[in-house]
Amino acid sequence: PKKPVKVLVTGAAGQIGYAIVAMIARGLMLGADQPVVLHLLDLPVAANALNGVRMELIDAALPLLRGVVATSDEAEAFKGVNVAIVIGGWPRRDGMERKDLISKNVTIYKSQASALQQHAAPNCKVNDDASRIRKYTISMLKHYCYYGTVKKKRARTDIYSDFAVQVCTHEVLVVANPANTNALVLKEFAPAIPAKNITCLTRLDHNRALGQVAEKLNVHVGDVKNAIIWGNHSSTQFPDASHATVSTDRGERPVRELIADEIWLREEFVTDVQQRGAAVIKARKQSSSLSAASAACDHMRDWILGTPKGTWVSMGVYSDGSYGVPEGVFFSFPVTCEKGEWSVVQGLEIDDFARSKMETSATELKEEKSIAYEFL
Ligand code: NAX
Repeated sequence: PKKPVKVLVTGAAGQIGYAIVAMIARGLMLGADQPVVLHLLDLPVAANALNGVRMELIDAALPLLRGVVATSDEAEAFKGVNVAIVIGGWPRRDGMERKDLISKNVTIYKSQASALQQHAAPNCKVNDDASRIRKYTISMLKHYCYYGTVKKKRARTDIYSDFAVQVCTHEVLVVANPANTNALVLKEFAPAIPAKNITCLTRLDHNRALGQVAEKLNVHVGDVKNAIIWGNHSSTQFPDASHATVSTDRGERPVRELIADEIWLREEFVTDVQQRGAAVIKARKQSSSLSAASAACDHMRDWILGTPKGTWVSMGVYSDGSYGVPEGVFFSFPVTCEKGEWSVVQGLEIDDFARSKMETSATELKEEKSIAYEFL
């Protein structure tokens, strides 16, 4: 049986937290055969509500759930966690400026960065563990090479390298807004955690984009893939369907061919995806939670277990300068994932329209970064 993975959920007494914990404990994030121990963190004022969540998790009798730690102590919450879903933060209230939102959250994320670095399974140690496991793998391989066939050796390599990734990789997903800038603060103040291990959620926007195309074409959303969210998780994001495809009886067909309406693709589609969160708030009087929790599970599952062949997804990652995006900010890119590592999809054609939209979002991220630094 697999060793349980410790998953931290911050803001666990909140809306998204309440929706996501059962999804994780049902295997929707890490796989149906992966036991988990949930570490739930929330503020002391939410301690009773958090205890209620813990009670409900027990009452749900979830076989994959091997333990629940519910606490308002950061050190206890971050202790030894392998995966962190960071949802807790200062919410945006009516009349609050973006600058206020950034300043409030910068302080929280600076403190959580040190908790993460000090108490979570930090990657420097993780690397040690990984190399120990790899050494063990090599000795196992030698054993199997000696006694087994080459075919067996290959099978074992896969098993043990997967094992090393699963047990040792330390993945952090920031959901709380401003998600890209909160991720940046975590990265800056937890330098022992490699930047590659910190990402932010734009998968909800990505899934919304797939949903809009599916509705427009009246096809199943599972047949639509390779939309892209570029940039910030904010209204400057650029939802791009120009590389998306639909699987049909006659094979994969470009969305651009099926929706010949360029105005819809450049205007209505872009605005609808950008404004979908606001539309949900208007309808529900509360912000998206079920879809956000589901997207966070999709994000982590694809990151850790890999994206299907020929499919990419959108993730907010530390920019390496791909597509002319400035380095030093968290920017949403199309990525593929394999064995716990994401890589930005390269070589996509970017026209002038897309370029200008990406620049707008990059400029906003640089502004958010300089605001954040005013408060650090
Ligand atoms: P809620 O207000 O329902 O829950 C937030 C929870 O975080 C509360 O229980 C609060 O007590 C807790 N909290 C606050 N500060 C904390 C701290 N320092 N440590 C631990 N817990 C803390 O908000 P919810 O609807 O669950 O949304 C959570 C966050 O996700 C918000 O920042 C929201 O803006 C953001 N979102 C991000 C999305 C994305 O795609 N990246 C989409 C959904 C959502 O809007």
